This record gives sequence, structure tokens and C-alpha cells, in this order.
Amino acid sequence: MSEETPAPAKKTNRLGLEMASYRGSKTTLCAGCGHNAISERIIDAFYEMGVDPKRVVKFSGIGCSSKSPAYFLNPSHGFNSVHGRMPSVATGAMLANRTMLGIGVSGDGDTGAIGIGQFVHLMRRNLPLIYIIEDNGCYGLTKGQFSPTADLGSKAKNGVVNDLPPIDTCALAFELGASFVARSFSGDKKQLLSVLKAAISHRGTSMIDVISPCVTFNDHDGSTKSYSYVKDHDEQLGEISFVPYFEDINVEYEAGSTTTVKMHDGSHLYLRKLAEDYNPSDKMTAMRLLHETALRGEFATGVIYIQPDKEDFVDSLNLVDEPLAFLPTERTRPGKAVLDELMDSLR
Ligand SMILES: Cc1ncc(C[n+]2csc(CCOP(=O)(O)OP(=O)(O)O)c2C)c(N)n1
Ligand code: SF4
Ligand SMILES: [Mg+2]
Repeated sequence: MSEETPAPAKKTNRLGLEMASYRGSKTTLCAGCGHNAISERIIDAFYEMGVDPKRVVKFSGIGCSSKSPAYFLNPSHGFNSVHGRMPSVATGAMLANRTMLGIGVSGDGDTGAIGIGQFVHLMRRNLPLIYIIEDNGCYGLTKGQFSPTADLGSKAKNGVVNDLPPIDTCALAFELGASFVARSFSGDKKQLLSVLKAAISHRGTSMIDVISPCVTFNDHDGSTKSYSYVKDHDEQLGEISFVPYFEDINVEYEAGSTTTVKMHDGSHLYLRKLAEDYNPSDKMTAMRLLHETALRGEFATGVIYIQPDKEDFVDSLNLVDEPLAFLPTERTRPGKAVLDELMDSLR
């Protein structure tokens, strides 16, 4: 009788978890939708970084993009909120439990149209949250109308030409004080993975605009969010290598060609620069880059701006260390004696 060969051990991460613990439900989005590729990279990034999925809370608004959190990190907490209102829900949740890692997925319509008011305040507050815009330049869920990120002159499937200038969400986030601003492309696996890993390590708002073609309504010749357009007009900021703090730092790089950014948690982000003098921690450089590439009709991809030490919203409120959600009532509600004393002081 032949001895049975033992099954090969399943691959696990530093927490001993298999990739299956990071997956979500089966996608219901169109086959080939850029949003599906982004979900795959989120799964890879959280698995490779060894983040406990039970410590993660996922947020979204409404749209095809906002359905995505159902397709990654099944064991995590989740709140699929109202169209354009995800930032206020995320703010409440992150204040209630500061130990959670928050990730929000929005769309260019969800963020740039109905949700623009919430978006601007999120950016200026620097709430600890990874905020991903899955940017296809249209309202995919409601059949492809132009969104505020559609480029001037872009042509919709039905032949209508967009006659309004676009909002550049990276430029807006940057102007409003976001401490991490990046742009990537759903089809660039390597770059998107590195950007997501860096965002996981950043404490503060990590705003990532990911160009994500809508294969059903916005992947045709007149669109600047189509695969072919982005492939031809994508100016890569540099080759990014990300080294988490729990691994030995061992990256080969040529002297003079790499910028190192020390992240809030002690990990490092290395950017191999193609542009001679690109420095993501220099505000003026980032501002010039955003304007110059926009004028040339190009997308600068990579980490455009990073300010690792900016105080985040939760810290700025001087909250107690314990999550508010776990405090007993007697510590959150002042008793009658305290209220009486307060009233007396106002007399
Ligand atoms: C209050 C409200 N207004 C309008 C809608 C209709 N609606 C649903 S999704 C959507 C736009 C989605 O576009 P986007 O955020 O870009 O997501 P995509 O589907 O392109 O991923 C709109 C206008 C709604 N659901 N709720
Ligand atoms: S309609 Fe567009 S955005 Fe929505 S799932 Fe299909 S390809 Fe994706
Ligand atoms: Mg959209």
C-alpha cells in the first residue's frame, strides 16, 4: 500500500492567515470592470501587510464602485452608506473606535458630485482613513452619464460631448491639506499594490484616485478614462518599493535615484524617481506636477504628495486612549452632581 503524500502546507501571512481570510463575496460587477482589479489589489495588500481583517472597517457610498467593499475582506466590519455621505459615517466610526483601520471606497460621482461637500471637509480634517476613488469619469451604475471628473471634450457612448472642465480630485485633496495624495491605474498591479501598502501604513487621510475604466459605458476612443488612453498618457512618478516595518529593510537601489519616506508606523516607502528632481514631500513640486501634467493631458501616477507627520483628526481632538465605543455609561455621561456644578458656575 502506497503512503499518502501529505497535502502541501497552505501559504499564510505573518498572522498565520490564508489569503481566503482577505477575500470577499463573488463580484456582481461587469467582467473586466476596473473596480474588480482594485478589489484584487486591496486583498493582496492587506494580506501581504498582515493586517488583521477583524480590525478593519470598510465604508462606501453608492455606485458600482461603492459595491466593491462586498468583494474584499469578508471578515471585516462594513457600512454601505448613502450616496456621497460616506465621509461623515466614516468620521463617526473612526471617532468611536480609534483602534480600527478604516478604508473607504467611493466613485468619481459619489465623491465629485453629490459628495463634494463631505469630501472637502474630510480632506482638511485628515481623518485616519484610506479613501479610494474608483475613477471612471462616469456614473456607471446609472448607465454612464458624465461625472465631474470626465474631461472636457470627452465623448460618451451615446455621442454626447462633455463641455464642462473636470475636477482633479488629487489637486483638490492636495490644496485642502490631505497628508497623502496618490494616483494610480487599475491595470497597473505592481504600482497600485505598492501605493495601497504605503496607504495602510500612513496615519491620516490617504487619498488615492485610481483611474478605473468602465468597460460598459466609458471605454471607447473619445474617453480619457479608457484603457488605451491611460496607457498612452500615464506619466509614472517612479518605481515604488514599499518595505513594511516588520520586515528587514533590504532594497537595492542606485545612489542618488531613490527617495525614502519614513512612514508614521516606522515603515519606509522608497520611490525610485524617473524625474530627476521629484520629491513627494515638497509641496511646491507636487503642486507644479499636478498643474503641468494636467496641461499636457497626462496623468501623473504614483505617490504625488506625502506628509507623514501631520497630526490626524482623532489625535487633534484629545480623546482618551480607550475607544469611546467601549467606555461605560458612567464615564461618558456626567452625573447629576456634575451637571448641577456646571449650572451653578453659569449663574
Ligand atoms: C441621493 C441619490 N441621488 C442619486 C442617486 C442615483 N445614483 C446612484 S449611483 C450614482 C452615481 C454613481 O457614480 P460613481 O460614484 O462614479 O460610481 P460608478 O458607478 O461609476 O462606480 C447616482 C447618481 C442615488 N442613489 N441617491
Ligand atoms: S457599469 Fe461600468 S462601472 Fe459599473 S460594473 Fe459595469 S463596467 Fe464597472
Ligand atoms: Mg464613476
